[in-house]
Amino acid sequence: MFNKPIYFLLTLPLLLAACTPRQVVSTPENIPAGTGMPMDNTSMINTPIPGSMMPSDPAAAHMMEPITGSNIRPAAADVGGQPLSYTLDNGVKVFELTTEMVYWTLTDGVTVTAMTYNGTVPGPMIRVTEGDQVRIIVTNELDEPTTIHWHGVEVPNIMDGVPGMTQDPIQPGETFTYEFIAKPTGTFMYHSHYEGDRQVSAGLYAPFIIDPKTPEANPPDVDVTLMLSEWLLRDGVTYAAMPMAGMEPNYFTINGKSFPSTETINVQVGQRVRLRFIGIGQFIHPMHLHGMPFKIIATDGHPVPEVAQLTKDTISVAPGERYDVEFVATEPGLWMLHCHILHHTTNDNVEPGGLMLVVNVTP
Ligand SMILES: [Cu+2]
Repeated sequence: MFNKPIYFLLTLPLLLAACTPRQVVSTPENIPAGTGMPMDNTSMINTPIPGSMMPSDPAAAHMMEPITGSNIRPAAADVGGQPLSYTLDNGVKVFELTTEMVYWTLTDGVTVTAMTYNGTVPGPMIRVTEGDQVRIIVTNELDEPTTIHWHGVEVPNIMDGVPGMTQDPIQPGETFTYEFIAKPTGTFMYHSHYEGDRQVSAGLYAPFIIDPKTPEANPPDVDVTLMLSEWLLRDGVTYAAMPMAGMEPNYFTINGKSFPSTETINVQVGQRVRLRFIGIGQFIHPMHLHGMPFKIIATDGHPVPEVAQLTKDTISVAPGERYDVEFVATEPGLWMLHCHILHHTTNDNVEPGGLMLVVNVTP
């Protein structure tokens, strides 16, 4: 049994603590309606605001500045990622790319300033055959330096596009020529490797597809490349979207478009569809297909042996990754393909939008 006076003395501090008012740091009651910000703003001190030049290092501050330039042109076309034509020079396939700033429309009424290859987001698709000698002449018409990295392609080191390591940056107004043999077969991409956090977020990316020397015995009926990325547009000003507080994206795009402006994949019952997912943004996107499962036939361009091909309906595409998946359209109807981080299916926080498209299966 407890001695009652001693028991009271032992519990007194607990009782006093329970009755003492405490400083409330942040509760729903003290957040002003509509601001989403706590009244006690000490928590905001270390949260950067786009364009606010919070970092003391000028280079870091530069990364957070608006995406803009001295010469912003209209977009070259409304759809990006279209095949780029080439000329032949003694058997070498010669492609020409120009880096330029354009006004790019993500969806109706939403236009960003974008850094592009040849005026579209994504830039034009370079599609060649394994073993081709490929020459790409790059003219930089941005206000800042750039380089191109051939992501996943087995190029000579000197062609790898890393500024300060394998080449000097291509200065504004300069031209640089990349040349290599296209290998191996698969789904790849090219993108800026100069201030990638800023330039890739701003649109400097495109698909690079290498087809096999011996054509596929059984090619898919529909072959679609889907580049996934993010944008930050605030008060009409474009910033590089980053996985950093205050710089998070508010728009999400498939091939440079947010739903409902994303393309519709039209297919007939019985046809086989190949989707080549490419993660080029800075966020992971678990892409989910309604109605029909798919098989993963290649990872990062490399074929998966048939016995090892997983059957899934959701595939997480991380930054830099590529997944080729295939499905047979068995059921007619309008089937959604969308990111299952559901905030990524919004446009500036409004649903529906972002990383969604329709697979239209007709009988
Ligand atoms: Cu996502």
